[in-house]
Amino acid sequence: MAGRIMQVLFPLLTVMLAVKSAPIQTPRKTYNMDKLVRVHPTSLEQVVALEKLQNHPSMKLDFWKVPHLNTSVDIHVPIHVYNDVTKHLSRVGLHPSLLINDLQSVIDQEQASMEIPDYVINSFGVMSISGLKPRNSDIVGKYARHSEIDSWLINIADQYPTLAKVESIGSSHEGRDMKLIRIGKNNEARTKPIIWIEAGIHAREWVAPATAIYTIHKLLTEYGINPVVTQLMDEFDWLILPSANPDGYEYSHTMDRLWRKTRSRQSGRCTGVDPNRNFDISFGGAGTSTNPCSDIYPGTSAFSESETRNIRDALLSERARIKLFLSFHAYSQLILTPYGYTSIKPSDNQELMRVAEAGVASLKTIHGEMYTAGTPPDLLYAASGGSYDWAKSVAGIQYAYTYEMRPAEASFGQSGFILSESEIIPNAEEVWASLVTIATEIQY
Ligand code: 0X9
Ligand code: ZN
Repeated sequence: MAGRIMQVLFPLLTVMLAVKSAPIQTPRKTYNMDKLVRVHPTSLEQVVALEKLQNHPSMKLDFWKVPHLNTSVDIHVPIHVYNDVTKHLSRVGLHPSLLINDLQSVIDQEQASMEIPDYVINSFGVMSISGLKPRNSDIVGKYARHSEIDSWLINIADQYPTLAKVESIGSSHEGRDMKLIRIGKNNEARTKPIIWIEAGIHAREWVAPATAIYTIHKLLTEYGINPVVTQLMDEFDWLILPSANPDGYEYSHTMDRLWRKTRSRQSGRCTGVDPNRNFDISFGGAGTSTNPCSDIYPGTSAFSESETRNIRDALLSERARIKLFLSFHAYSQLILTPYGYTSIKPSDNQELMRVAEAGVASLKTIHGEMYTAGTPPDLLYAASGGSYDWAKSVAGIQYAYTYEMRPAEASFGQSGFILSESEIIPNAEEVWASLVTIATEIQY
């Protein structure tokens, strides 16, 4: 009898225990019917009203640009506050245009375009493994996952042992490896000037890591074939960190496509710090928020994040040789010159602008895309604690730029951060052209 009872109870207990110990799965964040709207403030009163709205505690609006006089600002408005927001805006004479009616459908479209089937059904109705290569064998032109980037870096460095070496600069908060690739003829000698590229510090700006990957691939596969590549690899060592915020990047793939920050735990049940506000340059100044839930929260102190500490330490250990520092972001099509944290211009502003303008000109020759060169306070908004400002002001690297890549702006039906995979290569090709010019123009 007891055996019979156990026979019945045991499976039940197992199920109950399994249910109890199963990790609580947070569902992926969705944006059904959320709107992306654009407003164009033309008075200070309107800018102030927008700033108030941005800091509104319960509305939780995600401003994709910071409000600035006579500049368009795109705002992601959750559906449940849409009516309230339009009312608030119309009170100060702002009438938003609707760029995207259903943000989730744009995210879904992007996801669908990225999916590769594991099998195909052939004409006999039989499933067979498709002839497609596993994704991690070729991630150029793809929005790859962090682990795919990791193994791809190792593989490509193995293929070009005399030209490339992969090293870790440390771990992210959740323990992911941050891999840096050193590329260049005789890079082991550690004597040449360095071009440093950091990409993906903002999780949702997927085109940035993808462009770094294209650049790595271009340098390695065209050495000895393309004279321009050959010369730039003979003259410089390229140190490229394609995934500078691995936890945030993964989270943007698996849980929330619009995640921007790191994934460290903050007070008030909030997560993440804006790593591009976390460097020790005018920390907590312009363009930051004291609200830990904000997307521009700089953290409790400069370098509170493992990711920014790792970047700082790697940069400092090579500072003497780094002649050009680049930070890859999206979107707006800009080459940002220093400084981002203040309207005061560096003493070599003219030279920095000359080189950036030359970059813009060559970029345009590839696909006709127009970029603008200038400082964030002049073109966007002031923002302190950014990596390129720190690289210039503290690490003493003369040429420091931030790229804001495609698209130029969020357009009707297409979001700014959500860019079709088919634009990765054209974007990377034009950025490459500007890199060649900038690397050629800098004086060191
Ligand atoms: O706000 C930022 O960090 C950058 N724009 S983004 O849309 N990619 O988030 C601009 C960074 C410019 N750099 C600094 N202001 N330091
Ligand atoms: Zn960014």
